[in-house]
Amino acid sequence: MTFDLFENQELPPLGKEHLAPGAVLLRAFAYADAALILEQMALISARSPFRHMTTPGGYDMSVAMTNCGNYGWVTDRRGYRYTDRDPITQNCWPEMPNTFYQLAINAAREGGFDQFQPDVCLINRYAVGAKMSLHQDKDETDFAQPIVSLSFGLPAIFQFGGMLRSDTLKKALLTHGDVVVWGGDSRLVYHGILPVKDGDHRLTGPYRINMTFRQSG
Ligand code: MD3
Ligand code: FE
Repeated sequence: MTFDLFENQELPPLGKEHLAPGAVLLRAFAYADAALILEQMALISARSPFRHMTTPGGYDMSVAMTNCGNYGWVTDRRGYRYTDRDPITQNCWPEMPNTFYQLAINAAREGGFDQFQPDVCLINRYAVGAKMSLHQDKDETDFAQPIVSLSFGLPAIFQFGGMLRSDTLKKALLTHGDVVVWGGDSRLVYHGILPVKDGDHRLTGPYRINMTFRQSG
């Protein structure tokens, strides 16, 4: 019975699933480190708080965001970009913890990318009902480098398609501890997150957390 495994602190099974050319889902790859990573995230958000950023079109995002690393991803009325300071605090973004960095490069290697040196960790916090509309990630310089995504807490349905917004979408459920490496021909595909359903996770409460590791320049 699944619940007994969790009560006994056992690991759910690891697994590698091919999602699309250049995209692999590493099931439970971050599960064992989740509690430590979420503790370190709390220290980061104490210094650079989660905030709802505004899109260039003037909408407030339902996802709350912060960053750690040498750069952080931001959006406001002026556009999307990477900055070396938190626009709210005017300070540098908090340092990327070594546990984050090592997990990201280990996942990238598992996905076939040996040269990944992320300088950004964008942290997305989804309350119940929050979503992320279909978009491409193209604010980085080198699309030969992948994006590595870690999911924690409440599950969510992830949608991904092709290079055109109108391409057919596939769905995958991302659960606590799952890691996805997006590179190669999948690096610029449209993707998004459907509204998060109500729930209560033992480590995150009523939230889903996603961390994306990027090489900005
Ligand atoms: C596919 N985040 O922060 S992670 C984002 O779960 C973002 O919060 C979602 O999309 C989230 O930009 C999805 C999975 C992901 C991340 C980056 C990708 C998928 C990707 C880049 C290219 C293709
Ligand atoms: Fe994205």
